Amino acid sequence: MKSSAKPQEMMALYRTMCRIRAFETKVQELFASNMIPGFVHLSIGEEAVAAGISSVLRPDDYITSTHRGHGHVLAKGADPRRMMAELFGKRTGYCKGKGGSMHIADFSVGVLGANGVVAGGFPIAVGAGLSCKLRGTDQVVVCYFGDGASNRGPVHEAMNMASIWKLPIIFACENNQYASTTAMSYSTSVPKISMRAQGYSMPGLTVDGNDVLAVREAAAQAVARARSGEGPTLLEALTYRWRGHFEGDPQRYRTKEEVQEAKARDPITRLAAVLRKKRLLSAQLEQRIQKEIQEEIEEAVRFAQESPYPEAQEALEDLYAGDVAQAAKGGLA
Ligand SMILES: Cc1ncc(C[n+]2csc(CCOP(=O)(O)OP(=O)(O)O)c2C)c(N)n1
Repeated sequence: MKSSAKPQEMMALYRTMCRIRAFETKVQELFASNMIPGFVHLSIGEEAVAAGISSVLRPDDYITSTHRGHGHVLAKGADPRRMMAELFGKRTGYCKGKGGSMHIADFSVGVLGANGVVAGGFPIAVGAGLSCKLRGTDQVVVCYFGDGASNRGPVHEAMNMASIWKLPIIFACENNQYASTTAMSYSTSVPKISMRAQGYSMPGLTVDGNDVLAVREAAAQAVARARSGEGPTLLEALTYRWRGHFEGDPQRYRTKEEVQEAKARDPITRLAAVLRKKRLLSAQLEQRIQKEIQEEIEEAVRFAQESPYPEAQEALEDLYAGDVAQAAKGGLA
């Protein structure tokens, strides 16, 4: 598609997508070798959604994320070292090793939290949006969610409230076609989730979520509307998850052929082709970028491995919020 993104911005999109892919590919390997406890849900194949949306956000804008949140959080600027340490259950992680993959928050870059509760980000996003409005800042809030989450109650309460109060929120549906083992066509009353926007008097857009430039353009529109006080938008990005619902999922609900077909729509390969055509990406530059990213991820793994586990007596600490204002200034630690 035709895009207003400048060459530098397109290269930044490419780097962000490659970083997310490299981080999660490493997590996949580490999980398979029993280095990471708990559950991990990967967003490999869906990178264009987080990269495209975050590319039009400011550092002081907010996001709420989901159980499949590594990409959202990385794209918003979280530190991969503290993320990796959290996945390893180490004390240097974002939740001091007690939250894991699904609970990464970094208030210093506007990440209000990934969330293990499906649709759990909605009430938080409405609270944050109301706060932006009452404080008179022109910050916006992106509320990421999946197609499965769209069928839960809090989604509808939140969209209604955001609409009547004209809150600066982008409800960003990362539609990867499945909720765990359930296909969207089986469980959802509308063929397009963006149609639900009509019930809440807000614009609803559906874009190709594997085309990062299209996601960016649509997000820019929604963000401009939110910042100017016109209220929320429901933005649906159609994509696909290449991995199972969680690592280890036997995936009996879909065929290998379907996954193969989706891989042919790889958002990273697609942007790389555009960049090559515009002569912005040579083979040499591509190699250099991949090498830099690999080094960054290896460093994150080293940091995580060398960090200590929390002590047993720390188990009951941090169960209740401390000084939230202080946390907002300097991160959660
Ligand atoms: C309130 C709640 N119900 C059920 C679950 C179990 N669960 C975890 S992920 C998931 C599916 C979510 O699907 P979707 O919102 O489409 O996100 P995706 O996994 O596709 O990214 C379910 C049912 C949960 N974590 N929270």
